[in-house]
Amino acid sequence: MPMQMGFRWYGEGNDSISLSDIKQIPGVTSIVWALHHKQPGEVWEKEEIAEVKKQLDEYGFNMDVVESVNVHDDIKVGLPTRDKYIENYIQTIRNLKEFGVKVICYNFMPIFDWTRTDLFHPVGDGSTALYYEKSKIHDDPKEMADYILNNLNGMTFPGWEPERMARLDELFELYRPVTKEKLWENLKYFLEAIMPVCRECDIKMAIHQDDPPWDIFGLPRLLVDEAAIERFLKMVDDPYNCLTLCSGSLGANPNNNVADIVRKHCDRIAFAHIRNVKHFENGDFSEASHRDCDGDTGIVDIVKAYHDCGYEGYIRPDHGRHLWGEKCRPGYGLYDRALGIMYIWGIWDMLDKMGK
Ligand SMILES: [Mn+2]
Repeated sequence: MPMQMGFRWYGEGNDSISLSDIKQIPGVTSIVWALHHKQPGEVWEKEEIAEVKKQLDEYGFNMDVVESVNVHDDIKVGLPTRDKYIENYIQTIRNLKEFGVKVICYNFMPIFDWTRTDLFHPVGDGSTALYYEKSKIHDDPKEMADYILNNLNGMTFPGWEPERMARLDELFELYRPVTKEKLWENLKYFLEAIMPVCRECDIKMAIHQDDPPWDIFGLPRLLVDEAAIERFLKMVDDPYNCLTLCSGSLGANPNNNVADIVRKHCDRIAFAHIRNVKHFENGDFSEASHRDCDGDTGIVDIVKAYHDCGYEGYIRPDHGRHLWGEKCRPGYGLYDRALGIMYIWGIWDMLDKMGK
């Protein structure tokens, strides 16, 4: 069995891209989905999941991988109320199992999800891409949050819930006592509480790395490099404690060699995000097309590493550029991600033909 190709979709009425569009991209079998109206900590109800399943069934897509089952801040901060939210998470896992879900992609980033300073930065060829300007990020976090919320083309983004962003002062206060070590402890507490249920339900928890992979606004970030990944996997050494290995998140730090991490930890990678990043000397970076030479992430090496390891897990193109005037959710247009899929298949099929 080859790797299983997925495509992230934000749901009916919540995405400019339709399932029939996605059906026309070669080799896509999984829709990476979520219930986007859910706040972190809420139980995902069976009726709601069944609604999505019905839509995917119509096109023969599976719902094996779910992304953004977001972890409530009380769990990350380690408040006494966390146990209630862990119970909710467990109930969500049980509900997802009923529909054959195999992998849950989540993250443990404090307050902010992925962070960029420009969502539509000119690449130089007429397209635009997400961009990170290092010097801008020392500024007011509220300003950045407002910028992102106001530039989502009226669409929502998990991790950027307006309800949470309206409480930024309160959230920063809440996280004040949370050191990096404390955050590690809280992650361990969460995982140890849910692992038995994951085993029972045969669902892998696959953590996404922090994006970008360094502390921002004084908030600690954990999953930033190979050492941290090793610590994470050893901390809860369970085959159901896995990674969503994101080449773009890790690749934002040029010292990270993603292909090496794939080779070392392939058995614990349940889900692969493929994204290319181009670095500038001043520390800024831009997202790039999937083509190897358009960025510095080493896309060919990474895909080859997966192929060499006999990877049979799920994979998807991560962010793409915005092409041909497309109006879409930043990073999640149709065209560049479809091109990315064809690039990944191109490498994969060639390696198959060559017999490794
Ligand atoms: Mn990613």
